Amino acid sequence: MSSADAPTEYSLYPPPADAVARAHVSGQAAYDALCAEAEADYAGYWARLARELISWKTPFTQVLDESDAPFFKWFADGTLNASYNCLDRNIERGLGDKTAIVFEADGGEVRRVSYRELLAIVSKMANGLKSLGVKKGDRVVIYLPMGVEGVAAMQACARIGATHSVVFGGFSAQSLRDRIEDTGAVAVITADQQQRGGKSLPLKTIVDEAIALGGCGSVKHVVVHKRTGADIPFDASRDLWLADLVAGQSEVCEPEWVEAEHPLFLLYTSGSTGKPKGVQHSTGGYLLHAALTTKWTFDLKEDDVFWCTADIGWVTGHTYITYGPLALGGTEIVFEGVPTFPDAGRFWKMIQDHKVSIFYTAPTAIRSLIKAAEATEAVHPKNYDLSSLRILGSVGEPINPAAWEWYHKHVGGGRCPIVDTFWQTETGGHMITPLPGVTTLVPGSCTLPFPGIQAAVVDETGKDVPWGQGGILVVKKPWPSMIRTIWGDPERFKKSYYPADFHGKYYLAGDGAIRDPKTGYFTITGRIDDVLNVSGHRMGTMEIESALVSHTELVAEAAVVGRPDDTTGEAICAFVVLKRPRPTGDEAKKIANELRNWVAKEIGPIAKPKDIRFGENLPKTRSGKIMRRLLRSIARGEAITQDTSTLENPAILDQLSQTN
Ligand code: 6R9
Repeated sequence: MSSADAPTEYSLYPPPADAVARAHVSGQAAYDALCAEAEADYAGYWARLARELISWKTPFTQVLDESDAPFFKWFADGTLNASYNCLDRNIERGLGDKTAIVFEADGGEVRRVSYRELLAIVSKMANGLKSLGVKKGDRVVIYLPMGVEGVAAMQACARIGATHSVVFGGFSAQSLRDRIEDTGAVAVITADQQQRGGKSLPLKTIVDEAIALGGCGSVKHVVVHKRTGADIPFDASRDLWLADLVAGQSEVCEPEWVEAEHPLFLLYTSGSTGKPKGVQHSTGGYLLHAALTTKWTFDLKEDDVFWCTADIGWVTGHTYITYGPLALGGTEIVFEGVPTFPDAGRFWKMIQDHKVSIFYTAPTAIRSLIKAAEATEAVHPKNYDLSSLRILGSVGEPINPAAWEWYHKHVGGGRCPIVDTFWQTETGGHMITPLPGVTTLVPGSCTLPFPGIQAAVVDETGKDVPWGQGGILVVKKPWPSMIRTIWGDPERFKKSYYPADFHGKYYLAGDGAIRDPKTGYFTITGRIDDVLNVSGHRMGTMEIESALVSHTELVAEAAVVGRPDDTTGEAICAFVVLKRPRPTGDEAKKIANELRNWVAKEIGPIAKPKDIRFGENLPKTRSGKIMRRLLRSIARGEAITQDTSTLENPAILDQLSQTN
């Protein structure tokens, strides 16, 4: 959303009385009191919550340590175990027989797993990993589909103090290889195949390809979960079946108590340079915010059925599938498939079948389901009983007011507050979000900071800008679940998030924002760096450019920009100079397709450019810099109004404006 789309006329949705009545944080006064508590004693506020929500093996005495800023430490002398907090603790509280996970497979089969059963699965897996020599501090790459095993594998790593790094199943062998190499993982846990939308994807074969690409010498074991039973290549010296690994293992595995700062996981995300960053999260502070935001933002209660539709390959799946809901003893849905299979009514049918009460999804999914419902009456949510719903959530990108209104009316029946949660891989959990029993909602705004989070909009010098004026989104104080560093690259961490030339003290989110002149509500105006948001997935333009130019036979030069797209939010638009004459017509189409497939192979299908335009050159300044702002206008089909006087080769603009 651009600032021009920021809401000027309000549709206001005050919190429904029943939501206020039952909410953990109930009413404006309760919210104000929490903010005031954090204001008066910042460390004391977080310490109180950390004691209330987390079970510590050794209680902490230190809260926030700023001595090595911006490498902040939280609760540093406390010890805990994330898996203990999510499993054993709930069983000790009498929730052993409660359903932890309702798994629904792509084909519709349902499997329920209680807390007691999940603990047994996790413990056996943890013991299995230990038997392979995996120990505290080792990294384990997880390349698994959505399923009980995916969640359990993450929990098993946490149980033994191994740091997991989940790689989304849609990433290519090359991307997987890069992540394995960067983490130095000792083991990879994968499946024979992934099953989504009726199609299977050969995960194990992709792991083999990744390892064959080289640089993965650290990997001693590849553990394979049998998902479909397909015939797959198997190297007995390195590969073993998960079932064989856990057979005969004890269902009891004493948790490894780790320091609060111990890295729970690494998760790679795109930045503004070519190489994805391994975002490192802590155990204590991260788990606190995962549990706290699940409790307050989603108002999760004993009898709720929570469903976050994200994949465990993204941070949303980490915080709001693997950790947050389980830390609170909740019941959650884990879904293997896609929203459009067998038809675009799948989400609505699942909400109906499982009586989902809290539903959390992405604007891109909502927009595509709106289209589908408008085209095919039968998959419209009105055909399903969605009366179990009480809270809806949105994440990953700005939700446009029209999609918000539809979601509110047709999915939420006009009754359910929508929490539009702004946050990032780096923030670990929600940062700016409505609370269902507090906030008057305005479609298109993520409203106000979560209590304790010091979000602000500032100018280039770090000074607050007045409400109503766009600026740079920052967080003024460190918070417990923040990124600790970039794995193996602390300098890049500092440069990316606490750049000295900006204002060394504030966390720089990388997004622009504007606050409403009357309410102070935040609206996110989009990334201010070279990062695109395509269907809620972060993609660095440089990453895609590097992938294109790595096709050395065809591509001489490439520049990638984003343009708005009705369904995916932003679309990837690539301008390419070939090492052969500029193609037109069918030839251009053929080469564009080849390049799309090339990018899918290099990064993954999510990175495929929607538009590819060929030029004999790119618009450059006399000093040779590509003028991306011109390319952005061309990609949007806008007339060029910018100053082109510094342009070396103005004629190129016409050529690039033509679609092939
Ligand atoms: C959780 C997640 C982070 C980027 C972020 C911003 C965009 C996420 C948003 C939102 C507007 C929201 N973003 N939630 N923009 N409103 N509610 O998505 O993490 O994949 O790291 O992406 O997504 O641009 O900077 P991640």
